Amino acid sequence: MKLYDGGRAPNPRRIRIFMAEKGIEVPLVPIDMTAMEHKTPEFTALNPFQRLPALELDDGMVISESVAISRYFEELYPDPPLFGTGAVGKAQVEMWNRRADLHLLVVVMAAFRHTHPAMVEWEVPQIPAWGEANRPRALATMKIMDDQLAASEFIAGDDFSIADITLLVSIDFLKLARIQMPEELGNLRRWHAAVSSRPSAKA
Ligand SMILES: N[C@@H](CCC(=O)N[C@@H](CS)C(=O)NCC(=O)O)C(=O)O
Repeated sequence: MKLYDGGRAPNPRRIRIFMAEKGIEVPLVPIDMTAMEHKTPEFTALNPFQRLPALELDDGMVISESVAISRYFEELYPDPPLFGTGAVGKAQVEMWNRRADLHLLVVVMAAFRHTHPAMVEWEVPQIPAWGEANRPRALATMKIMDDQLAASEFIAGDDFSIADITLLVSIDFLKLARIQMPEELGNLRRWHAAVSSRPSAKA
């Protein structure tokens, strides 16, 4: 098994954090995205969407999409559970992970990719107005996350889960998108300090 990795980019980092939480070690194959290595014919044959991360199994099968890769690892290594436990717990994790993914990570990425000059060749067509439109959407999601964290230690309840990983990489990507976490979101700040201090956050 080997993991095609994309360095500082948020989606590859989701998998490295997930693996660190479970103590999984898989050889990494670094793909230099700034050199557009993810657009080569060789990598395109592995993932026609030309996106990272991608996990290649020993029989040559390739799994891309960070949640799909995470689910694969969860099946192989169930402890600690990162997709929740029990019917309600699993549904809560799914709900908050999708919310973090679709309402924050995708939104922050759009704010960055549609406004940053370095992203002109990546986001075609680059539409700066769309990037700007996503900034208030990110702020609105953060407020909802802050409200949720007033009542629970982690975003989907009492236990750390994949939803916290998705939220963490999204929050850490705010800086590149030039979005600030509002001072008044004390619950989100408390949560961010706590999850950032976990050893896995260094992954
Ligand atoms: N939904 C995918 C998103 C993967 C993705 O967009 N990865 C980015 C890096 S964070 C990428 O490979 N971008 C390359 C590009 O846009 O050309 C996942 O969850 O893995």
